[in-house]
Amino acid sequence: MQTKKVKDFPEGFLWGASSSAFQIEGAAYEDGKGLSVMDVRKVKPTVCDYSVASDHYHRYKEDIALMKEMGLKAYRFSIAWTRIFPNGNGEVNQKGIDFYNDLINELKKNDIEPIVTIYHFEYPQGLVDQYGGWIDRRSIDDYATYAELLFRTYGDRVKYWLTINEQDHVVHMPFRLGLTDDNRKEKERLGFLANHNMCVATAKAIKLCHEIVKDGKIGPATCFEMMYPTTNSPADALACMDAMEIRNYYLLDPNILGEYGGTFKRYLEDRNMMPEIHEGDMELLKANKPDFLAFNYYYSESISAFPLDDEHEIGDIEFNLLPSREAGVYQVVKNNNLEATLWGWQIDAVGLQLSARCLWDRYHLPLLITENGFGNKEVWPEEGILQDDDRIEYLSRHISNVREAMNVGVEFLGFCAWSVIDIISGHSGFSKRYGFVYVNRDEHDLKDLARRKKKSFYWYQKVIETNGKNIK
Ligand code: BGP
Repeated sequence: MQTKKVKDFPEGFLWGASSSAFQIEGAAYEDGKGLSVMDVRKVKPTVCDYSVASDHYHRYKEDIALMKEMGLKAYRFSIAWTRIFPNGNGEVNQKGIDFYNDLINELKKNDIEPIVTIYHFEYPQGLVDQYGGWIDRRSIDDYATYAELLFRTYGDRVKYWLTINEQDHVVHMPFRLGLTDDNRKEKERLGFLANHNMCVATAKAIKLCHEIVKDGKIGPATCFEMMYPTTNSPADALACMDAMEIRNYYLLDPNILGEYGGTFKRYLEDRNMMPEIHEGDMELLKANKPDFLAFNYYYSESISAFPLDDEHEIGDIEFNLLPSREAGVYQVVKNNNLEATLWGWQIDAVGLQLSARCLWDRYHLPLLITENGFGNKEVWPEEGILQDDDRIEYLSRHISNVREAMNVGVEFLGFCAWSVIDIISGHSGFSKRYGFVYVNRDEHDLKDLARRKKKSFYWYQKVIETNGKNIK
């Protein structure tokens, strides 16, 4: 609604930016680091691998100096599990421990709050080889042991912790689980088994964090796709509600409410995909709630009904990386009201406000935006600096919708843009850039990896300096 008064961003709002270890660090085979599922992933020849990335491992001081100059209050990054435990469990790698100690100390020295993701996609290949990874219950304790070590080592300085990044994208992208089975339906079943184990592991980490880290706060970092019924037909509205349950809330309900929702339970049971729930699991989940809910938001989706017919039966599902249509449940269609990025991600700033309001209404936890940003193909110009006005426009409109959500009572801890500097995209290598700082390399030509400030760097600096007052 339009209101007479719009609230200002509160003092202490965490203006930040984000990255993840495999996308920014490089040094993939250095200083004792073990292999993760991302290191062994086969990438298309046109796309770079993760071995050098943005070379942050060697240039983190220079990068933190840029963060300081931009005025960042917070930096959200992830720890590479395989730098700490090269095999995922067992022996600890001191050089890995030292690297993150140095990184965290450098941030603290520059008055930048570290927000640490414990695990962001790069699952240790060692655990997949030992017992199959997340689909085995042993994964729960290995994750908890790893998290405990992080809390004991860095918990004196790190007060904001994120348990698992985008669990949904792990569940539905089998390579992130290390699954190689050809049968897609079987991979879905195993994905939901892994999901349950990740939920239990999350609850254990929350418990440990609360026991070990003085004044520590911890929560999951989920992805959230706001969904709209394509038409005002009740069938589309129903499909949309089901899709929200099955795609968005299914893993937050166990994590936050300590229970599986009715729609999701029926969905799993119909498909013989219900994971075995061990005695004590749900009690553990119920007793260990997160302190906040972090979420990543990039786009919304338009949803239509997809009724069963002679050609489709329950369980027929199609993917466009994530599920895109499922017989008897829903299908994603193009929203003609919205523009899209070069990769077809529909740009919808109001969708961020709606997401925040949905999450707040359902869970009543303070929210932290851990990713939001504009991916684009970019080439540094021969003269002047890169004028990334599209990114500025995208972020302005999204931040403005954070303020609108706050205006009607939603609590936010902060906003972290994706990404702090150019880093490797999840699927499109270095051809899809998100950063405030240009990193001078191409897909396969590493050039000099020099850092260059884009126009958006100065714009975000101003946003932070004015505590968001310069946002329309
Ligand atoms: C999220 C991931 C990030 C990042 C981002 C952008 O899903 O948490 O790691 O990659 O999406 O996605 P992409 O790089 O594919 O454009």
